[in-house]
Amino acid sequence: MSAYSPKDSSILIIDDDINLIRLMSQMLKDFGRILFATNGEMGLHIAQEQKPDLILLDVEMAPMDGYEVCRRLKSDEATSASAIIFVTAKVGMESEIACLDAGAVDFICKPLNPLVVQARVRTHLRLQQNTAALESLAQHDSLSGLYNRRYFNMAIEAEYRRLQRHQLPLGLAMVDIDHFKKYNDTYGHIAGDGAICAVAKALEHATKRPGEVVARYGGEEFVVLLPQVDAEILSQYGQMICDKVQALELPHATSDTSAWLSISVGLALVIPNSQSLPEDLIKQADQALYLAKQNGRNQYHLLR
Ligand code: GH3
Ligand code: MG
Repeated sequence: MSAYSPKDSSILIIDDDINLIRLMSQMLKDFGRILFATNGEMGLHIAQEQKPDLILLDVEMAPMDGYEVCRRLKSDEATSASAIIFVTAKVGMESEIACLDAGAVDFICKPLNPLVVQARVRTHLRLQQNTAALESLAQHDSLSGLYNRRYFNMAIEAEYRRLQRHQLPLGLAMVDIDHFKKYNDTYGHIAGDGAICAVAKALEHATKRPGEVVARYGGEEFVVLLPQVDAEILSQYGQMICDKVQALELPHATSDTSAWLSISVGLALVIPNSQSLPEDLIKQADQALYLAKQNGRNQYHLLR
């Protein structure tokens, strides 16, 4: 987990009083990048675009008050991760409860005391960064640094349903290193781990289009989600990743297939519909992979 570094943070101040924005910016100038908005609508827009770590949100604003801005921030997936601290002139239990019920992590009372503002902001930035680091750990594979199977399962589910709505195709590549048991037996498990990382990097570099997701699916098996491709693009992709792994020129003296480490790739393509499931696409890619292995490895096979 990375150390807490306030300089990496971004803070959005939403307040209709420009003097208060100036004052808070001054108080927080050492805490990272400061963004500001003078009304709720503008604040929502900046939050969506910039995804700040922390939002200082004035309660008493018009036409949209802070509670409404907070509700919208929390209900939008693009902004829900930002922590919100209310800044309010109202003191008392009811106001405190209303702030926390609206989804804020804390509140600061006016008139603003610089030390209180700084202490609260520091605490919540630290918590926010710790949460982000934990989320990232839960989504990634510790050996290769790629997304893990858990993240991939969420991603394929979301992408499947999105492309079903738009009636667009979804491609999937299932990738498996050839004769990897022999590789481990020949070069040792640590070299095997290194080879997994090298293949992971090659796949990551080869997979650059927006929306594409590369993940480690299991031991020496990877998956790549390829939205909005056709059979030709998918086949080209399959060939390209086979070539890229061969081009690593990792010697594999006991492979029956090639002098260098190689992969086999199963490719599947569907236009998702309400009767089908992401698991069907995974099964299809798995069958294609089986055929690529049967046909001699170091190649792709596409099933439609
Ligand atoms: P095939 O060409 O049919 O895929 O043969 P294979 O030997 O690659 O397949 P098999 O499933 O028989 O063996 C996979 C090997 O991958 C066995 C296992 O020890 C190794 N493996 C799985 N995960 C890791 C890992 O994290 N690190 C290392 N070094 N080896 C791993
Ligand atoms: Mg294998």
